[in-house]
Parts: sequence; structure tokens; C-alpha cells
Amino acid sequence: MKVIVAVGGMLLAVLAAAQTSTVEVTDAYVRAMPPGRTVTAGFFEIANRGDQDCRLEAAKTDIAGATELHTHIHEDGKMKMRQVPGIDLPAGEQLSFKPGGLHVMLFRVRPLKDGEPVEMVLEFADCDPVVVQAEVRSIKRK
Ligand SMILES: [Cu+2]
Repeated sequence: MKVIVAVGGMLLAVLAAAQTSTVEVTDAYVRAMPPGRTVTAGFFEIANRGDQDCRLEAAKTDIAGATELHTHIHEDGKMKMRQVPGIDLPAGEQLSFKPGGLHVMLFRVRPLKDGEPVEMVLEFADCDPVVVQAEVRSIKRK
């Protein structure tokens, strides 16, 4: 019983912090996997409406066993994914996390249903965490 109370308190703390955040996330979605696959990616538009620079350091979600921040680079004439430790989001700037570019890589993902809501928490070095409501989308739909 004590454990449940503690977890509930933590969640409330995260939600309360998110309300004062100046980082805005829109059009968040997680790509649905083909049958048998457990790796996928999350995408969104992110904007820093505040006057403080933010640095995205992690994206966490209950649907995945592990997550990484990734970007794509050109190497030997090919596009390759590369993990990055953090992504700068200066005050007043916005970034697109999209296929072929920045994305949140999701590993050991549980089976997902098309249209299912997924919660993701973005964590920053100097800014409040943001709770993101994403949606599962099949490749056909986007
Ligand atoms: Cu990736």
C-alpha cells in the first residue's frame, strides 16, 4: 500500500511541474510496429515558448523497456541513426521530431494498438518535465 501512495505522489509531482513548463509539444505519435517487432520510434513537434534555453535529455514511457534520443546523419551516402546524449532547444526555437530526422527510439515495446493513447514524459536539463499524450499510428495512416 505504501508503494502505491509513493508512486501516486511522484506522478502528481511530475504533472504539477508540467503545468508551469514553457515547452509545448504537439502532434505526438508512436509508430505502430509490424507483427513480431518490438522496436519503434516516437515523433512530435516541440517548441520552447519560454525565455530559458532547454536541453532535452530523456524521453520516458511505460510502453518501452528502454528509450534513446536519436538523430539521422549522412554517412557513406546513407542515412544512419545515431544516439545523441541530449538535444538543445533554445528559447523561442522549435524542432520537428520526424521520420528521417530526430526521434525517440523505443526498445522492448509491448504490443500496441492503432489509435491507442501513449503517455511519454520528456525530461530536460534545466526545464520542467513535460507530460506528452501521444497516439499510436500505423505507417499507413501517417
Ligand atoms: Cu533510432
